[in-house]
Amino acid sequence: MTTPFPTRPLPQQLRALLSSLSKIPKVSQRDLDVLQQALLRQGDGHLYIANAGPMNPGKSTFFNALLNAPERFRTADVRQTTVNQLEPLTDSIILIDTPGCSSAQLADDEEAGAAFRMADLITFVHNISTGGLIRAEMDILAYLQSLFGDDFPNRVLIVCNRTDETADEEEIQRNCSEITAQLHEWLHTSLPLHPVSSTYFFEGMAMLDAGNPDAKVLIQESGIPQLRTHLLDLARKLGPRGLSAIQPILQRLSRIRQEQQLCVDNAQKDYHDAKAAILNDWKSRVNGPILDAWTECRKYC
Ligand SMILES: Nc1nc2c(ncn2[C@@H]2O[C@H](COP(=O)(O)OP(=O)(O)OP(=O)(O)O)[C@@H](O)[C@H]2O)c(=O)[nH]1
Ligand SMILES: [Mg+2]
Repeated sequence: MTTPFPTRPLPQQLRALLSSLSKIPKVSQRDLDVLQQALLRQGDGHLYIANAGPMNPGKSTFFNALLNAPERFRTADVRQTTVNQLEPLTDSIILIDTPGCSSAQLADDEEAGAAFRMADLITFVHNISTGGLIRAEMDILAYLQSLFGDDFPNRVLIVCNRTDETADEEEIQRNCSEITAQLHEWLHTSLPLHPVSSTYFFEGMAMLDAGNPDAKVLIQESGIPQLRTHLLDLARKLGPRGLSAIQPILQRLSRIRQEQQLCVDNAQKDYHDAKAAILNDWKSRVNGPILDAWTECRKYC
């Protein structure tokens, strides 16, 4: 089911404010979108969890596992998700399944970007069987870091999906260590990593239905129930981002204001220098000789 984002008109005063900001050359449309979405979210009691990542690591399958509903979001080896889709996880938590991001798919990135901007928590899904993060994944994380500011390490989690496709626990640990080192080197931060297997979870649930006594072991090994509990705890503890969501954008607007102030100061200084130069020129080349001529001529008259 596709549910539209909650929208309601902003009060006239805020619309006028956004319109005046849009006329400032250095304020981008993206800045305005962040601000507008954060303002629209005020008063909405829901908490939104968006998934993020490139195409195909299993973002939709992971959300289906959290919902224990294998076909709630469409999944397949070929690209399935192209628009944001919303589904309730609980009465107060909404999951947003986003399209995979890649620099070659800018239109869809914009679609995913809209979800990132309104999300309170992000589960970034990585295929752990492929090793560490690739550059495109780091670019998405860097964008999330710019959106979340100081909230980034607390509200963005890395879901290391597909542990079933790795050789053993040692490989999972090695790949997780590589990701930790990459985050440290590229983004100067650390994020919590959660190894899971959505496939093990659904296999375990099928075994449970069939009365297989080993089912619970596989479900536990999938890591899904533990991560679901953790996400619910985190959502309860942190709550919606509220006004902290606009903190990074306000800081950016403040930097733009300071830069513009510097331009005004420089223009004022240039103006004073030019005025002084013209005045000096006038004194030495025009005023002085004319006064001298006037005085000398008077002596002869
Ligand atoms: N082995 C294994 N395969 C998985 C797992 N999770 C997802 N897959 C498979 O990975 C493929 C892609 O899954 P999706 O959930 O559609 O991936 P996605 O990231 O949502 O893909 P897009 O929306 O197209 O970007 C499907 O064939 C899934 O069955 C997992 O934990 N283990
Ligand atoms: Mg998908």
